[in-house]
Amino acid sequence: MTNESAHPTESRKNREGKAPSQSAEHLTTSQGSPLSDTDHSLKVGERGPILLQDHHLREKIMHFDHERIPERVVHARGAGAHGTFTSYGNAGDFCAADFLKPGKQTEVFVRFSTVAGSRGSMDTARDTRGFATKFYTDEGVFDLVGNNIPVFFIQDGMKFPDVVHAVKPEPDREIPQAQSAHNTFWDFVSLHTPAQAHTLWNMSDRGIPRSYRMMEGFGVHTFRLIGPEGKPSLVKFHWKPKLGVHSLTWEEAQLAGGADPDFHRRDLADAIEAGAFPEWELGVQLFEDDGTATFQGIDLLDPTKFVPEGLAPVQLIGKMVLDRNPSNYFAETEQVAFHPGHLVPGIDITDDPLLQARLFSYLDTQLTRLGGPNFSQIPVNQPKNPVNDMFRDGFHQHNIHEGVAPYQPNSLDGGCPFMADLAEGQSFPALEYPQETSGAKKRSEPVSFSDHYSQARLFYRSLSAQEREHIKQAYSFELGKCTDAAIRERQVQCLAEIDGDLAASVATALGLEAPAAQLDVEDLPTSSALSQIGSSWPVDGRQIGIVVGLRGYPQDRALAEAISAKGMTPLIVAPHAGATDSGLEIDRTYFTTRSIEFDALVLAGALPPVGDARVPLDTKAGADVSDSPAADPRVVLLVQEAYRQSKPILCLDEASFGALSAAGIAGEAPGVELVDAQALAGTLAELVAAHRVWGRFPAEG
Ligand code: HDD
Repeated sequence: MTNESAHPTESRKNREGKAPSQSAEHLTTSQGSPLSDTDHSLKVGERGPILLQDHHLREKIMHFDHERIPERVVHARGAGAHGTFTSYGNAGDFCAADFLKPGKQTEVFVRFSTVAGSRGSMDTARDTRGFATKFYTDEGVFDLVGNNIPVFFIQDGMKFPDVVHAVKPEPDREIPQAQSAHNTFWDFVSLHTPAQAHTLWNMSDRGIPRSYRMMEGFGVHTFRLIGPEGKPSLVKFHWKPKLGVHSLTWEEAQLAGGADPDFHRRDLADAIEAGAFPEWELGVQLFEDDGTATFQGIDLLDPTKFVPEGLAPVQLIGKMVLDRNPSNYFAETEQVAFHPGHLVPGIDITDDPLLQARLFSYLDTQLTRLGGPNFSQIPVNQPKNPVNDMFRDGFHQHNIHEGVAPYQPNSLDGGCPFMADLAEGQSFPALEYPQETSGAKKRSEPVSFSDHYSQARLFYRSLSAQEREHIKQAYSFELGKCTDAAIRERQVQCLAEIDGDLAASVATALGLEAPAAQLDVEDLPTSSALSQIGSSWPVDGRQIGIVVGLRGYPQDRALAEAISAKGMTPLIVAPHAGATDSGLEIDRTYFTTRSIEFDALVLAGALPPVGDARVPLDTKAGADVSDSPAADPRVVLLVQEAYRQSKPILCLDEASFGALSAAGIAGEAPGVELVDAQALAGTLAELVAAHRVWGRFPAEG
């Protein structure tokens, strides 16, 4: 018997201190029969052979053999969390949905994801992020299945397999994983130019979010809301993060991909566990439903277009707080099944041809992924209100239905279930707005879908110089990985339709002639809401690395407490694991950390010299970097990277400057400050609230 099976059940608690799910007194077979040995198969004698009659062995291996299910064909890699949505109660005039009534609270489950990578791929790939929310309302489940980017690559669901085949790893060798930096992606988007706007957003900092907690969410399509008297209006949904919209740099994203592929998943779970609950406000842009589905020249049915907030302000109608991590990744985050057609009375779809195709795809895909038609009975997918659907049987049926007449009309079950009554003042079922439609049946697209560049240009021109520089670098990197010269040239021609300077800069990086500017589009007014720079934001859950020497820093406990009191998370980084002299637990060692873990660094006093026998070096390389006492190459690297990523670096005394000078950093650089211990937490909070020391980044070059 192993030690583990000798433990009393009560001693095993999960991370939230709850009892384990399998809390029977002893191990059993799946039929509940007691087992006293799960270490040895049933054999003839001590050395075998094994007997076929060993049911426990066969059952255990059979179940294990079938533990994996097909991963999602897109959005395979994700992270989820539970929470609550609270309505502000100000949507009643334009939406009859019950969950938007004043003060109403509704449970939610959210799954964030990358699109292209497979289930085990890195979190920080340059990609769009999924932002899917399941509202368990009293009137059934409402799914808002959106992204962190308000526009999409294609205008018709018919093209979805094409764009996905292009971005996925190339089929001959199945590389590269979770990346758009390869021939087939750029081949497609440079030929199918409706994709140019979404691609530009992906090449911007939005394609590499700092955290799921720091992303906007968008419903992308235009939906239709139905007011209490049946009055329709058109709407675009937005999620606005309390912490603001922030991004990684490309270098950070690549570092994290290797050093911590679970970077975003860990960040979300850690923040929730630490009580820094992520929050978003739900907002709507409302448009009159006058039959044109057009607003100020923007076709609201074209999912490659967004409506700038300056033209239609976002009205906030409720708040979502995520406060509980899933207990079991597979049961919840993997098995959750979203669908843009999961709607509640008061919210309806429109004729957006991308949305209409999605209505087929999501039901269809779950049949394969979740193994049959009863996936709505899986706990995370179950509505919290009673279900009475008359559906019967099928794989994995969990309900034991009563009665003999699962059909309508019937007399044998007393005519049940009855039809729902129309709400007061309602002349049609609230889930089916009686929209007029007519027209010839044909495969075609409207003229209003033909402008592929004006909004891409608007987005680019709305960004700061630093953000535009990042975009130039992103295209230069991605197209630099594209080995087909004709594709590179074609894409640079597309950039010339967005901005001449952008095209010229990327052309130079690729060794091409700058194309002649080809601007066919008018300059739309820019939108300040699109830039991430220039405000300050709450610092909840931001990670601060306090780099200490062998014994810690005399005031390390007080410092950590002051940082925590500001809502940030201090992490002590020391040469070895264990505790500092003041008894403070050491969170990371020089060996186990990298700069990407921190939003700012505090250098606390003199750091140990290289070659100190008590400081294990993972590599001899760099041991001769300097004789300076602060020249441990891992600390030098940490400081250099933090500096390059424009993170604040605060020094607590002159001795801390040793690490700076070994890293080749001048003490008077922006965001590098000598502070006294009393002022440290306040100064940190101010600097981190701006996300980065933006002045340290070179602007456009
Ligand atoms: Fe999709 C998953 C978002 C267009 C077909 N999609 C999926 C997920 C998100 C989105 C967030 C992951 C849900 C989860 O976490 O389980 N998809 C979008 C957005 C789109 C979009 C915002 C455009 C505005 N999708 C789209 C089209 C099609 C699909 C046009 C097909 C015609 N999407 C799927 C899918 C997935 C999916 C194949 C894979 C797994 C799943 O549905 O459950 O059905």
